[in-house]
Parts: sequence; C-alpha cells; structure tokens
Amino acid sequence: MSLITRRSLLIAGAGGLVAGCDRIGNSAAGRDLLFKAEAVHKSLQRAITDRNALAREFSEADLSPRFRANGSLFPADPAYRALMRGNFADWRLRVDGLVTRPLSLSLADIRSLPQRVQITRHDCVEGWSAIGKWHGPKLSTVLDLAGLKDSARFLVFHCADTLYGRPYYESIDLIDAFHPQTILAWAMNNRTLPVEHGAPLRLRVERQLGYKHAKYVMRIEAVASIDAVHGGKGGLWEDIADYEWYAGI
Ligand SMILES: Nc1nc2c(c(=O)[nH]1)N[C@H]1C(S)=C(S)[C@@H](COP(=O)(O)O)O[C@H]1N2
Ligand SMILES: [Mo]
Repeated sequence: MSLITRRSLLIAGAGGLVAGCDRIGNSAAGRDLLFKAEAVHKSLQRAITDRNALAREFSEADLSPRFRANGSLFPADPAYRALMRGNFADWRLRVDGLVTRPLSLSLADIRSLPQRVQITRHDCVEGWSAIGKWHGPKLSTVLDLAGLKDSARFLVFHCADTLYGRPYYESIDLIDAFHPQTILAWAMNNRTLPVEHGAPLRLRVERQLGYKHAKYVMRIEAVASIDAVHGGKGGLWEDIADYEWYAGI
C-alpha cells in the first residue's frame, strides 16, 4: 500500500470529484459521495492488500438464537456412522500430503492443543447469515506440527459426506490457512459440535463465504496444485456450480 495512498484511492473512488474536497464535504450530497468513496476504498484495499485482516468478532449477546444447518446434515457413509455411534472416540484426523510429519490426531489430541474461541458471522451464498461461537485450535498450529514442505501451496479438506453423489471437499491457500482466525472447530456455542454442523470437526475460515467452511473434515492434504483434485476447481461447489474458489469477504 506504499505507492497507492489512501487519498489517491479516495479520489479514484469519487471519480476525480474530490478536487474541491471541503466544498463537497459541506453539502449533504457531497458528504454522501465521500462516504461512498470511502466504502469503495475500504473494500478495494481489502481486496488488493489485506488478506490478513481480521473478520469482525462479536459478543455473546450477538449470538443468533438459531443457527441454520445447511448442505449435508447427516453423512450416510457407513464408516462415518460407525464413528459417530462410538462418539468419535475412534475418529482420527489425517494430515498428510506435502508434509514432513504426517499426523493422525484424535479429538483428545486436538483438544489438548492451544485453543482459540471466536464469535463470528457466517454468510451463506443462499442468502442467510448467522452469528455463532466456535472453539478449536488454529489450523496453523496443526500445520506447524505436520511441517509443510516448501512445495505445499494449498490445503485440501476431505470430508466424510457426499452431495449429488460426489465427495464434499474444499481447499484454501496458505494465506487463509495461516490466518489467525482459521481454526478447526470441535465446539459450537459452548457445546460439542452437533452432527448437523459438521461433527466431530469442521473448518472455520472466517474471511470466506459459507461453503468454504468444510464440515465433517476427515483428512487435510497439503498439495502443490488443486488441478488434479476431484474436478480441479478446488471444491465441490466450484466443480459443479461455478462458485468462486476465492470467496473472500
Ligand atoms: N462437508 C460439508 N461441508 C459443508 C457443507 C456440506 O454440505 N458438507 N455445506 C457448506 C455450506 S454451503 C454452508 S453455508 C455451511 C453450513 O454450515 P452449517 O451447517 O454449520 O450452517 O457449511 C459448508 N460446509
Ligand atoms: Mo452455504
């Protein structure tokens, strides 16, 4: 952001009308114009430079009374059902691919790592939002344990469920993977994650739209490219419905 100054963007956003800044600012219409330019500036700046900005965090009082569950609500896979019946005691998260130390982590392992708690807003492209509280280790902590190889560029999240006969999966790049609010959540609203919300573990990648937040995560694979993974577009929805792979908000 060193060369593009705030002011030059403000001018660009206002269509060059900022020359008489004070005069415009003094009229109601002018203030409106400047306000809009400011909004343009903020989203522009975020889009081009600020991938590490934090998503807004809320307070307990903001929690949505009801948090809708969407997509898969109860994976049909027999192996998943068996794990569920055993209260996920035998469940393991595999972390593999381009890592120096492949991991197999139990829920107890995951709960024993340093934890983060965050209250954030989930935005689904289908037109609903909800504020929820999430609890779990940062993804970066797990990735540091596994040791990413230099060739790793993306993380693929393989899930236990299928939609339209295809395995659900998602992927993110290393900026989102190491973002401080990207966590592997095993609790929601102070309770163990319910099955409909992705038990026993789901991704929270707070700067992204809802479909990137993979539920029922069984395996995290570090890869150099997403081209050869399933349909090649980085996620189930990207493969079948042309959803954007980068869904940053
Ligand atoms: N494995 C898996 N992850 C998923 C989905 C899914 O169907 N399967 N749906 C996605 C979509 S579109 C949204 S909006 C959120 C919904 O999360 P929720 O059920 O906790 O509300 O999960 C996302 N992650
Ligand atoms: Mo969604």
